Amino acid sequence: ENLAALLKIAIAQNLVSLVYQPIQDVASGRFEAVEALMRLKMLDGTLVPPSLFIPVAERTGAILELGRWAIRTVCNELLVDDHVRVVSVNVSPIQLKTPGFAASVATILGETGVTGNRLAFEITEGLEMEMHSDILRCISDLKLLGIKIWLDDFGTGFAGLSWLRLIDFDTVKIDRSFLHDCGTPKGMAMLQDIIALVRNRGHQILVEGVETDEQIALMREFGIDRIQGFRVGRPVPAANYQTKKPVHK
Ligand code: G
Ligand code: G
Ligand code: MN
Ligand code: NA
Repeated sequence: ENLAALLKIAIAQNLVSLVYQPIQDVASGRFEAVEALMRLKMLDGTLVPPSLFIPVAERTGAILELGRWAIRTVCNELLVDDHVRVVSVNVSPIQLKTPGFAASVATILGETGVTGNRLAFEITEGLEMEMHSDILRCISDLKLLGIKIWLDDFGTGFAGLSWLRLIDFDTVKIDRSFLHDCGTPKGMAMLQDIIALVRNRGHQILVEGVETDEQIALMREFGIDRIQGFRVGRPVPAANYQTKKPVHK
């Protein structure tokens, strides 16, 4: 497979990079964190979306090396010099299931001198992914390093509710489809119900896909903790943050 072969050489050939999308605290207006998103460039320069290459990387195992590369790059690009306070990194269940993953993260933290409380790992409720006991053990090892665990795209998969019962997520990211559907009474009721569900369990709430000022006002009215979306900021390369004054801790 073409893409599988490309993923093997992607790191060495500088074909992968990270862009960072800001996350804003609603009450203070401060940019509290950024999410790292992987980008893959083909040899001819065309971009391949993560929805295409992440599943291939998961199937071939390339996700393990790409994942370690992403965490190391986040530490070096943004955390070592205090450009942002917290970076969230998407992590595949394949990584969490792999023995030694938490140890490899600890090694990266040690080598870069970054403390774990500067990182959050975003886990997406997979389509048919069961919560294996080795994943739970890995998550508790990561928490011991100070790394926050967030649930990504909440409401889109089949496993979300059972994961909420098993894992004490610091933050739950409500999938952008719920905000985008709130123009109808049914959609609005669904959004409010899902917010209440997450809040009543004591998690911080982040709503994704905020694209308008009206949506920001609604999120303030609903008491949402943090927001993310094109109205807050698009994903941009690390250089866009490095030129700014470092955020104080
Ligand atoms: O940036 P974009 O909307 O194309 O990203 C789509 C999805 O791809 C993200 O929501 C995330 O689930 C996944 N993704 C992006 N970067 C990474 C990464 O570094 N690792 C993993 N496992 N998934 C990623
Ligand atoms: O699954 P995850 O939430 O990690 O995916 C992030 C992706 O969502 C990014 O690739 C980004 O391009 C996309 N995204 C971020 N903000 C918005 C938004 O406000 N609207 C839409 N439609 N997509 C967004
Ligand atoms: Mn995410
Ligand atoms: Na998401």
